[in-house]
Amino acid sequence: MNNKSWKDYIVYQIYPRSFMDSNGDGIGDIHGIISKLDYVKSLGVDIIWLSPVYQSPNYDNGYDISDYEAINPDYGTMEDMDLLLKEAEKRDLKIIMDLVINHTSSEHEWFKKSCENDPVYRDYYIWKDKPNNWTSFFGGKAWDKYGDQYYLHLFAKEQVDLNWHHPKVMDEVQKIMKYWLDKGIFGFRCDVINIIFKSSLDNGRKRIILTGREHYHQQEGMHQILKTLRQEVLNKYETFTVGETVMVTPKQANDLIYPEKTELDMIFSFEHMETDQFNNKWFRTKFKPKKFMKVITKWQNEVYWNANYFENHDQQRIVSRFANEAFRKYSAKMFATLLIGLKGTPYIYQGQEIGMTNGDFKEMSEFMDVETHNIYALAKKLGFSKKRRFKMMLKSSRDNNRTPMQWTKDGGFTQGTPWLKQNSNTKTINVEAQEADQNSILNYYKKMIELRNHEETLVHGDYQFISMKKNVLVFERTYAKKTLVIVCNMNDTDRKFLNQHHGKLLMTNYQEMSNLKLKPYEARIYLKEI
Ligand code: ISL
Ligand code: CA
Repeated sequence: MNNKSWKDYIVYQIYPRSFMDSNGDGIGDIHGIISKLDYVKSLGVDIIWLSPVYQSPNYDNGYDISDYEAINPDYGTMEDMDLLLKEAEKRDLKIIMDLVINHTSSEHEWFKKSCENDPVYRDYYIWKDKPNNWTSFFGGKAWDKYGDQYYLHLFAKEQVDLNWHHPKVMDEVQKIMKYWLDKGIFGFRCDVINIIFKSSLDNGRKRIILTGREHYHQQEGMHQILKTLRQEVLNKYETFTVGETVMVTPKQANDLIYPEKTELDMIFSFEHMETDQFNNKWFRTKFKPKKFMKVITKWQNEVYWNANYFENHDQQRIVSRFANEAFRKYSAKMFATLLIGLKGTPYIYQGQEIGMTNGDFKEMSEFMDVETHNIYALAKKLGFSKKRRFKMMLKSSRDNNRTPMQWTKDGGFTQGTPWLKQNSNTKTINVEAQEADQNSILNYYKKMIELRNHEETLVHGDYQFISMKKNVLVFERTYAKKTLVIVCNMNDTDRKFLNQHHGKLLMTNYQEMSNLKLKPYEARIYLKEI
């Protein structure tokens, strides 16, 4: 497909800190990314979503920005960033960046001046004489004191919520967006975009998590902000936008993305990622394929256009989380078939394409994530035993997905000591080995991506759920005169399977196949022409 339109694109997410280090300080950087652009291109993807590289004190790995028009020296300079844009363009790769506008770092000039009571900046943030009862995403109170007032932070106390009632905030954000779009970036992944507008600062109804959320979640004011950003900025460029929206329903998703080009292009939802938890992500339950697919089917059926993902920098590795690790080689490919087989834009997170596993952390000091440590402390207060708490972190810590990218059997990420422990299984799970192996997970991803790039049915075809019996999923995608039948065995055991889909076999993750059964995590795609 030449002349691609936005629905054709496939996105690859790079978490810069963990992707590739070029100077041996143990931290991934922009030159590292440039050195791996040919690799990214070889996957067949179109867009790189670059997690934050802006100047930041890094309390939350860049999601706490202290200057939106400067680069974090850990990652390089603005010249390096310009070079990255140029090198990406040469390869016909587009780059979208994170737009974090719910909060800034507490070290941002605006906040410093706000703290000094500067009349221009005081109201950029949300101040109150007395805190209300709201709680934060990372556990504990959502207010901290500075001087004689309290400021709101829905995440860490170093991430201060902006006051979107103040017109100057809108002006500043428009200026930032234009700055980057003029540089040639293709759009934004808008961080926690559906909580930016606080309708009131009244006490919230008491809840186990996020007391207060009815005052800021999915408010009409947010739609107004997005419409303004669309008209004043985005529509003046060719752009691609995806919003991260927490606790969102299909109806709310449609309100954000339809009609096209009025607010966002698509949104990341969480409902499917919450099917293996009880109340919140620290209480993980067994993965239930049926429950998972019920949610996915609902979103496929009800939402105009989905942003499909199973991993990102906040989640855990699917081969560890949703499958039996012993069958990693097969489950990774089965999930690739599902992800790219669904209707919507596929998002692949670095390392997912080689089937990286959760980290092999042995003690708390090996974790670096602010949320992990905050929740660990909170769980202690709540009386959970040390062993139990550590187990919770092992399962649900975001650091599971942030371990350094596994390039070679020795790691290949850095010449120095990585900022976060490298998984020791890089000996067997790495890019180099998989590039050389025809049947690797990596080569399977490439084939699936190529299939989507050439088969319109995968882009435009309707989604039709056929069946889910004994955790064997069958669904179809139909467009014009073609139907693709996608079969996924989501079990770690064999399943009986009568092949009634007398079509041509397009994809499979096993070399030998039976007409009577499916092997563990076996996946197939058949093509039927009518
Ligand atoms: O991972 C989570 C906590 O368990 C999510 O609730 C996450 O905090 C939420 O999806 C918002 O994530 C985004 O904004 C955060 C940042 O820490 C995440 O990395 C980012 O993806 C604050 O900017
Ligand atoms: Ca570095």
